[in-house]
Amino acid sequence: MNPRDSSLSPSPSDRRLSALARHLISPSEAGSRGGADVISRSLASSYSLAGGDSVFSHVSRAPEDPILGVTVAFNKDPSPVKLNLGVGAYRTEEGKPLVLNVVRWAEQQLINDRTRVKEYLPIVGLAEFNKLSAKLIFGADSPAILENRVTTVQCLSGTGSLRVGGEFLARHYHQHTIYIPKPTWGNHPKVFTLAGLSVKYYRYYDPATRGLDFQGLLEDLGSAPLGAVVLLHACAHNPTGVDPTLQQWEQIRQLMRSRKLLPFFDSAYQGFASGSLDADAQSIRSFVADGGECLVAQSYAKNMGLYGERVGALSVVCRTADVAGRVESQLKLVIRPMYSNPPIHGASIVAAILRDREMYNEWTIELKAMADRIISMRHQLFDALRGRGTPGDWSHIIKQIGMFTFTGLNSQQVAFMTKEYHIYMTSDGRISMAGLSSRTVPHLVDAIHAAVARAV
Ligand code: KET
Repeated sequence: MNPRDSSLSPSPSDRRLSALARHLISPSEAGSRGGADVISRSLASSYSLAGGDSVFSHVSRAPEDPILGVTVAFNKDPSPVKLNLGVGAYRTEEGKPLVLNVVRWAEQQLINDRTRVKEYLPIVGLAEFNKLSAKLIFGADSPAILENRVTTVQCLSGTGSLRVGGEFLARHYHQHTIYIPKPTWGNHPKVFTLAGLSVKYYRYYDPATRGLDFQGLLEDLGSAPLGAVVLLHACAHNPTGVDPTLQQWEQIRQLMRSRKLLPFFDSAYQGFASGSLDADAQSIRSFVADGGECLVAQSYAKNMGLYGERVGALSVVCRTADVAGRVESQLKLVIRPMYSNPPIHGASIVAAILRDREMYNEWTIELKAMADRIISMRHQLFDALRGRGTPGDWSHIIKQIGMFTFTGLNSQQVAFMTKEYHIYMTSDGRISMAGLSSRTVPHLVDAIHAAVARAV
């Protein structure tokens, strides 16, 4: 027996405690129960104290996530009128999550195919999914694809793709600063900081005009260090719903190329902005058409409604096929120790839909229907606020693009709407238009009207 084994022999502090116990027991107690008994109970309690006193007792409670925490709070609210406009997740007119028909169709096909097995995928995921994802985002006739100079790896949805891309850049790119728009999706700074990059902001949104601060954007990117990475929302900017026009994209492209800034596109909403998959990929395609390099993180969470399946892809467009091959070999070294290889089910659904013309067409119809319902909610909300005479210019509701409206409501007004009306949204005043329906518009309008009236 090892006398040093602390689980078997008392530690010096335990010995001190038992000596103290011996010293303190009164003669009567010692007489009635026996000194050894008391000492052993005292020792046991000191051991159990050590056991109850967790090695994690210093861990403080972290705040909930600013976006996903909204759903946590919503779920706790017993009110029958509660409304969750926090997370960007599509809901039907009936307020229910939607599984696309085409997804059910693909899943049925997968289930019926008895030859399918559950083997590990390769580190880079399902090859066919990767190929089809690149075609979807870059266009089937993209020169970069035809010249074999794109590498695409399946990742854990948009977030995982951003993280893998960030870690690759931190290891292999000469510039470790990434510029992200102000404001941006709340997870961006955390993802890139933890990937090992240093995060800086470029001006993007002008609260005064509720539009793009184009001048500020050009100035900030113009003074960014040569070669810095720049995160760009491919379309439907989150949270503002404000996108550059095609002309403005062209100016951004020219400026970035002239300063050798490396574009990293986040494409989480392809098809959701305009209802057209091609139109929403325009910004990316213009950067690929000039022959330059870029990274793209793609998510199928929203446009195929595959949120919980965690299916997405990271593409790196390179100058040559040879470089692309070497980049892929290094991406594998990032992925393998992180999660080894990605899950098979979601990627198989996507591949089934993208490979089959009939299914693909069905998908575009369902996607357009989702985008149209969101656009119609914008009009209904705008009309209702106007009809109600709510002070303020609400035209940004119909001008903004994608899943969200950046209302301009401040955090106190948001807190008031949550407390008094059980309407849940992020504290920056962003509402998910996809969470709204004709039935719930009047309730939201009541809340906004009251919140605005309070502040006036
Ligand atoms: N990029 C952007 C711009 C984005 O809005 C999201 C998700 C993601 C990436 C990541 O999505 P993924 O599910 O990893 O493919 N945004 C919504 C959900 C969330 O915050 O996770 C949201 O803003 O509500």
